[in-house]
Amino acid sequence: MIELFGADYSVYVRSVRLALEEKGLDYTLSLIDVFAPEGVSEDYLSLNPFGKIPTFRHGDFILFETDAILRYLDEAFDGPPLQPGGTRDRAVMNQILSILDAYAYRTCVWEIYVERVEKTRGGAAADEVRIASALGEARKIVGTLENLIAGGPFLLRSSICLADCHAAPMLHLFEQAEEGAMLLKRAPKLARWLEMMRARQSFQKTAPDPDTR
Ligand SMILES: N[C@@H](CCC(=O)N[C@@H](CS)C(=O)NCC(=O)O)C(=O)O
Repeated sequence: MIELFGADYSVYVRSVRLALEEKGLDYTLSLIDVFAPEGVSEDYLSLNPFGKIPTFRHGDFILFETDAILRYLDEAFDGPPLQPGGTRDRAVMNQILSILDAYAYRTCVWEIYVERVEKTRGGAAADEVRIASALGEARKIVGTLENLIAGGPFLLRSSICLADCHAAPMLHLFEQAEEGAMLLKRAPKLARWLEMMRARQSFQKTAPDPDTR
């Protein structure tokens, strides 16, 4: 009944998969490789004209844009709620989702992780200038999230929410770059939170296949 289009290597797809697992929902993942040399098909563009992943299908209802998908699946299905009840907590959750989309994906994933880890794994040299110029923004992102964590263990206190599902895949990759690891060492609450998220069954079940990309 729930079909997700995307690839397991994508941090955005993994956010939605984490939320699906945390809700205890069954779904299928239909492979769309946005980085394939031939690009995405016209069929896929008819579902998502921006050609990004993920896209979500529930019966005849099609939805793209991860934050919209996350909120829909929390509201449309039973299972543990993934949005806090309090107005201010929900506002902070939405603030974190926006920080991740507007700043962290570009800075932590593309400018630091992809440059430092993925490019060099493929034998190319990292663009040191690009990494160095991303560090100020990365420091700001990590510092902001560290300050937002109140009592823990989750970003918004005692229960997991959509912000945890969205942040964990991005910060997990970020930490694999030496710059990310160094910044997270200086943010003990965030580093502890990441360890805890990584230990969850949902995170382990959504690990990308090491043979793909
Ligand atoms: N605004 C989109 C962003 C999703 C996104 O950027 N996904 C990446 C993969 S993690 C993608 O499709 N990249 C392909 C491209 O940029 O061409 C969302 O919230 O779902």
